[in-house]
Amino acid sequence: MRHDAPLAAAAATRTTCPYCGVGCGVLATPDGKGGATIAGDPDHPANRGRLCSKGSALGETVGLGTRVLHPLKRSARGAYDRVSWDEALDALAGGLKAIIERDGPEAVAFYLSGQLLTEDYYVANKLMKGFIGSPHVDTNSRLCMASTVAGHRRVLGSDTVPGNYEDLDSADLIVLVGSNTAWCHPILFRRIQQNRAERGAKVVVIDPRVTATAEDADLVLPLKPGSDSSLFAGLLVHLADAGLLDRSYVEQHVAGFEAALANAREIAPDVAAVASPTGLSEADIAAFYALWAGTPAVVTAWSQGVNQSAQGTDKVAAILHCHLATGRIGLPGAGPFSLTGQPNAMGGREVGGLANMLAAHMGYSPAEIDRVRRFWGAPRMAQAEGLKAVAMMDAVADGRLKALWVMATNPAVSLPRADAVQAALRGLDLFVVSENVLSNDTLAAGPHYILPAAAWGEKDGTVTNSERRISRQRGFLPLPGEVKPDWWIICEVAERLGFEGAFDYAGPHEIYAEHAALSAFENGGSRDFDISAHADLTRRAYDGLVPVQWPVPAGQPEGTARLFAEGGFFTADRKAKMQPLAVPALAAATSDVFPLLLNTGRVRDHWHTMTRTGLSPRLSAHVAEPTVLVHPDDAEWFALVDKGFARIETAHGAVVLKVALDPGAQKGSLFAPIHWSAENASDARIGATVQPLVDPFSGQPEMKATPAAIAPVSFRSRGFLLGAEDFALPEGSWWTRVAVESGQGRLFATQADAAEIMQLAHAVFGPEGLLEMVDAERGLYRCAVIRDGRLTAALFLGPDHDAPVWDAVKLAFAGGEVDSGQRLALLSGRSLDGATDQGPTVCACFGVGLNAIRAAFAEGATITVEDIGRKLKAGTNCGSCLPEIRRIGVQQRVEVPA
Ligand SMILES: Nc1nc2c(c(=O)[nH]1)N[C@H]1C(S)=C(S)[C@@H](COP(=O)(O)OP(=O)(O)OC[C@H]3O[C@@H](n4cnc5c(=O)[nH]c(N)nc54)[C@H](O)[C@@H]3O)O[C@H]1N2
Ligand SMILES: Nc1nc2c(c(=O)[nH]1)N[C@H]1C(S)=C(S)[C@@H](COP(=O)(O)OP(=O)(O)OC[C@H]3O[C@@H](n4cnc5c(=O)[nH]c(N)nc54)[C@H](O)[C@@H]3O)O[C@H]1N2
Ligand code: SF4
Ligand SMILES: [Mo]
Repeated sequence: MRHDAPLAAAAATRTTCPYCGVGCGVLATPDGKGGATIAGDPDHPANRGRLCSKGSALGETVGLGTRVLHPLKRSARGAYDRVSWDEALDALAGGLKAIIERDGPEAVAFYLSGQLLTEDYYVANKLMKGFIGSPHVDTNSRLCMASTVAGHRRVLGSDTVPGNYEDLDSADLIVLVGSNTAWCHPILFRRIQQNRAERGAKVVVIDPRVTATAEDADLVLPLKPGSDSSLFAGLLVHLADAGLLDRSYVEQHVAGFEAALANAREIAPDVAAVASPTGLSEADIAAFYALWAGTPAVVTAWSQGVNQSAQGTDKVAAILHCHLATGRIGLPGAGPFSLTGQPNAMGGREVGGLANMLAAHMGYSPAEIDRVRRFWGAPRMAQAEGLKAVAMMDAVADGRLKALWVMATNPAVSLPRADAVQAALRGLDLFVVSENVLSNDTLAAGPHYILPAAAWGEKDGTVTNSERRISRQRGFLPLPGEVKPDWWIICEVAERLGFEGAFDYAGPHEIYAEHAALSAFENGGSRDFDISAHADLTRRAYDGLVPVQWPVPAGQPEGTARLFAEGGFFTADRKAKMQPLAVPALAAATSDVFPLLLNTGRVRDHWHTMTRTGLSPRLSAHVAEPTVLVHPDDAEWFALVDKGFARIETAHGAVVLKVALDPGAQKGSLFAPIHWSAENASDARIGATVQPLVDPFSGQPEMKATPAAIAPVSFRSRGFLLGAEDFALPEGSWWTRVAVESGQGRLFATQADAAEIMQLAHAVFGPEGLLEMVDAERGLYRCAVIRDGRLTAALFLGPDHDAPVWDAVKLAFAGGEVDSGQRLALLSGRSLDGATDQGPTVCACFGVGLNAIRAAFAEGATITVEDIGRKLKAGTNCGSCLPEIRRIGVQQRVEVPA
């Protein structure tokens, strides 16, 4: 889909991508069949027309097949019955009221999400903190941005990202800390790459493992997990010793400098003292310090390798200190830059979605509580900070919380100790979930009510991206079934709780205008978050809102590009406050029982718990199975083999994953993806293994370093299953679902033998159209079901060491009719049109596999990534795969010297 296609342009709706915090503008055009064609919005400043693989595939994920379309109530038997909205809302309000009367308002809580729109978030927060009177509103941002919020507030005085994306275009040095930008913020990574190509900017990547982001970087620093503060404390010492401080900036705008420097000298007196905790060579550390010190236009950007840490707030502070000490903040091409995760992580922070914030960047001081009370006309204000996510789930488990309403997040997968979380949810007196989908691991915990919420494409409101830019998400599809927007559901409950008048909004524009008015209320320049220019926005103006960066004070509708170049921090004396850091250490040490550290994170083409990207065949072909990455030396030590299986166990739970050897992995660390759940794999819910140890300031859990053990697991046979039938594999089998064209796929491994699987196939498929091949001696069984000349199902099984390749059969399954001559070929596992096995998909946009790219590189030593693009089209659309294509070329040259 190209954005200049005239037909599409005529009917396209301008909206914003619902995935990562880059916040790309999207042009969406309904295709009349329930889907949509998707293109990048050339006028959106975040992406200027580009989209990554996930954004490009949005059209494949808006179908209704997996959606919940009606309010549902759990019956005594545990089944769900359809009920009317009135019944569901009355029951929910009645249930909340009864619990509040019996146990007090603090017995109820909301658990929200950075995937809600600002308007949804605003009314949820207002209802709980101002009207019900409980402070227990927290969000999945606790797992995501909380350490940055705490670090910003401690050091800068407010939760403000000082810079913007243009700084990534104009910086001379970009330092990426704990961020796999190439996969998780792909459009920003492309901007960084463009800056390198056109202006020669340098890139440094700081991450224990060597990721796609590190390909081609000028300096890669694979530090030991958790040691970032040592590295940046050492940088501060270096800057001081080299006489590179901006003394006048520090004097005018920064407090606590001397104490922070003294503290840094204790942690990291010299380069040698940094080398030991970080495991980096003194030469690499010195090179990094020289580069950073010598490049005024430096952006230090970070995400979860910094935040998801029991010392995440200190890591953020350590980075901010270096920028403050050199005055490199809020200047073009220079500043600290937190990359936010979710599309509206930032919007949630603005409204006060976190338990330790009240609203509009105000906290819980008596003056602020009183100010918000007066603005809202609130009958019952929360009086102190509420429970943060991990503590909130503890309170659910021990019965302090009796009622919980979860919206737009899947805590039974994404929270630490996910098994315990799932069990705790089952014990609630009142458990309600607002969801898009009919089934996920949180819904499997059996909420009393499931409320069908509008999804992307249907919802209307605003989101704020990593650079403080507020953009509209606009609906372009009708609300299906009885689906309602989240804000509507919350307001209906509020009315039924007796709070009429405070929640009778005519639409999201009125909520947004109120939120803007609150940001202005008694602000007078004391608070960073000020969007008073929008306080009187009409519906029309709201609908036409162009992307704008806050602050947007009255009289300045074009917004604010950067802050703090001239100081002006949001503290009493307008100075930033440097903070002494704790001695860097992980929350839990490895032991003889758990000798490794389990690191967790993302893959390129999946989004979180896969409720959307899991529907897309092309996004499912990049990394098809839940796989743990292991360093080859560790693999040897623990007797693991590439493409085999391993059981990973921690003090909290266990999973079984495929194994991939990765020379870029750090020795002593494992890396596992977060995406697979009980919904789409037998044993891969990684959250079950993650420790709940949190940062003292932010409450964010250390999800990237849980002590773990690993051991090989072997199966007798392996195979795959294609077709509509969803049948149970023999007890103890391992399986994972994979979206394929026109159906369902499952890859599996089992202790069962060919005879047993054959019996199963007979029972499930029946005799009609069944074509089989059995070779008991070799442990082979293959069958295909052909009905009305089409391949409708297939099951292939082979011995573990010789697993059948499924790409060929997958193609046949997606293709058209199968004639008699092709049937034999099918069972032999060859594809019908003569195409050979593609291998894993590298380019999701054009479906180009690893094998084709390898073959193209093999044609000559001078073949470039651009040649690959010309020949195979790979990498020529969204560009998300360019780092991998480059890596394949490099590997090829190493393996086959020309
Ligand atoms: N494809 C894709 N993109 C996404 C998402 C997705 O689900 N899929 N989710 C979005 C969301 S919500 C978020 S929060 C972002 C997250 O974006 P990222 O933070 O880039 O992603 P992660 O893979 O969680 O972690 C980043 C890196 O931190 C490293 N790390 C681990 N421990 C340490 C450490 O001690 N120090 C340092 N320096 N690094 C460490 C890990 O090895 C990992 O490579 O991605 C957003 N974008
Ligand atoms: N081990 C480990 N755990 C992690 C992380 C990690 O790196 N390692 N990362 C953490 C981070 S950074 C994040 S952000 C979280 C993400 O974790 P989650 O928020 O739990 O993951 P999602 O799959 O995005 O869940 C969103 C749910 O809301 C539904 N939904 C989507 N849009 C809407 C909507 O508009 N309204 C409603 N009502 N429902 C909607 C979706 O169907 C889905 O079920 O995971 C965290 N957990
Ligand atoms: S980078 Fe990709 S996932 Fe992130 S907002 Fe842009 S298109 Fe969406
Ligand atoms: Mo996140």
